[in-house]
Amino acid sequence: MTTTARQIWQNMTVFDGQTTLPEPMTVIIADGRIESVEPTGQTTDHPDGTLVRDGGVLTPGLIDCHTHLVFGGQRADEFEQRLEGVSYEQIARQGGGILSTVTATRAASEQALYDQARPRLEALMADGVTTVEIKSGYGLTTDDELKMLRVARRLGQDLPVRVQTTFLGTHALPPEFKDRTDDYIDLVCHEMIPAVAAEGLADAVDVFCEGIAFSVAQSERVFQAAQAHNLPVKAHAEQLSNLGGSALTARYKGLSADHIEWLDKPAVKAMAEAGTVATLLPGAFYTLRETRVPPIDLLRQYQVPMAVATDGNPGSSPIFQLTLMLHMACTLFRLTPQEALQGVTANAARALGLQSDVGRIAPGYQADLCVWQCQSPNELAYAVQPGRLIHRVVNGTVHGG
Ligand code: DI6
Ligand code: FE
Repeated sequence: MTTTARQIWQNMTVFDGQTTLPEPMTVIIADGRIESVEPTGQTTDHPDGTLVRDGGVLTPGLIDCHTHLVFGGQRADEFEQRLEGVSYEQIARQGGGILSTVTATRAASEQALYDQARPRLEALMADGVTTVEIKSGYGLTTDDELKMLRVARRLGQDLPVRVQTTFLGTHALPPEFKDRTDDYIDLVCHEMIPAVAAEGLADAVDVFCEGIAFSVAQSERVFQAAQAHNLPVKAHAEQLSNLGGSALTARYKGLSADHIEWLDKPAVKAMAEAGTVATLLPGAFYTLRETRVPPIDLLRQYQVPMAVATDGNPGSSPIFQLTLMLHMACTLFRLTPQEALQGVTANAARALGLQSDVGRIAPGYQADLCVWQCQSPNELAYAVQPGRLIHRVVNGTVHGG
């Protein structure tokens, strides 16, 4: 680990968050921020500084904008059931799925949850992640939701990675509220969100708007409570059916609508107008063997920014490798490699409301960067090959190498 006052990275092949720049660049970092980005040949004055590297592929630090990496237990048995043909929805309706993780998460101490989550986060970091979003949603009581969010915050304090936390109290209906969904929504709105806001434990509020979870009307009540506490909103929406959760999210100027396999054209337009990001989760699509692909052409046509994330969770996407999602977004959803790279950098930053601070290699941005062992940035999406990360830079501090 090294820190220097001013660092010079020259002759770098740069993907800047939007595009791969056509010529070798010199990137200068000072005080944890990017000071300048200029073609190496045209760099006229040579400011004082340490030459950190000469040559290589440079991208913004990767951003995983949708994960559930804090949870208790695991669901390998359910994985086997699904291989035998039982559907994810059937398992959920039988009280398994998310609820089995809720039982394990409630039983786990804060320290146990931390110990289980940390290696998952370290796996993401070893793959280039410098900013990660972590959701609650497996506690479903006020205390257990707060416990999960504290674990997420602690991970961000202990490890060199930026952690954004999201409160997802409306992930599933807890069993003790069976047939009393609206009473649970009352608890979320009147007790959980105020408690989370009072302790500053969440940066956003999410809902799972789906037939097996919460309706549009219930989701809207949660959004209203979130906004009353100045918390931005987002949703798991249009994953298994077209309920209208994404359009609702756009109406509340939400950060992102995630999954969106069943998204329709009016909702795409609404998201474009609202500036709501479309977060694609190819790991869940793959794991659940879904067949309906998100409407990528419509998203392109209306210029809705597309993010790509792992959705790392114990059920529908037990995958903690963001570069694999680059590959899957291309093979499964036909994104171009450049679109996929935008999805884990500039657009992922936008999905977290951090677009003026991270996700780009441009003057003024945080010096969160990755140097890769490959010849072009597109190779990160093309080849599934862990171990290519040479340096991970967070806030100007170089890790690895
Ligand atoms: N995110 C979720 O929250 C649920 N689906 C998804 O994409 C599933 C989480 C789980 O099965 O534990
Ligand atoms: Fe999710």
